[in-house]
Amino acid sequence: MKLFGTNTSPYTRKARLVLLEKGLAHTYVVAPPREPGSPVTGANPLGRVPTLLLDDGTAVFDSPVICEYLDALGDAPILIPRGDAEARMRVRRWEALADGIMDSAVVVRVESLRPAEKQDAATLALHGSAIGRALAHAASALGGREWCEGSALTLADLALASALFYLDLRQPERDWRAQHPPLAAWAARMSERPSVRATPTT
Ligand SMILES: N[C@@H](CCC(=O)N[C@@H](CS)C(=O)NCC(=O)O)C(=O)O
Repeated sequence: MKLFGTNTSPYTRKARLVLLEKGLAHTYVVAPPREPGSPVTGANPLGRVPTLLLDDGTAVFDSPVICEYLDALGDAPILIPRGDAEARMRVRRWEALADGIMDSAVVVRVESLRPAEKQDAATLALHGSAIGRALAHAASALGGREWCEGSALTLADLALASALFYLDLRQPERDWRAQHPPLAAWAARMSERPSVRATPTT
């Protein structure tokens, strides 16, 4: 299978982390969707990355669907709990929180690329506040624990890492480590993982 993505896309990184943590054979193809001739638009009508292309030509999108599919392909490790409805919900909720941070950070990024006089201060404030609240929620939910959910790595950790390291890329002025020491300690450990090291955002 092939994963179409870009290195700066946090949603792509989440899917790549799942592929690497599960040791699934794949080819990663850097494919900015707006480039002329991009293979993404032919595979995914939404023209977004990540898009996973299976060997039989089936296209899988978007990142939560890709991650759930990949997790079902193997058991080592299981990244989305299978037997426990509450634990499964909590992992998917972490993913929703992380994806929401990404969504708002992308809006802020797009808005801040506009000429200063055309930027919408209300939009920037709305999404900046959402990110701030989501970070506080994540720090409080994580506390001093090693993993977001349970006693092992799950999709929750991979999603949150993708979101936080995207903030480092796009909003380096937002000092979430100083504001939320539990997140800083957890992120320092996550940044050492081979999968995280293998997926730089540049
Ligand atoms: N909800 C989607 C979001 C994917 C998304 O918005 N990806 C962005 C890149 S970060 C994209 O491909 N945008 C279209 C473009 O850049 O033309 C997912 O989780 O996969």
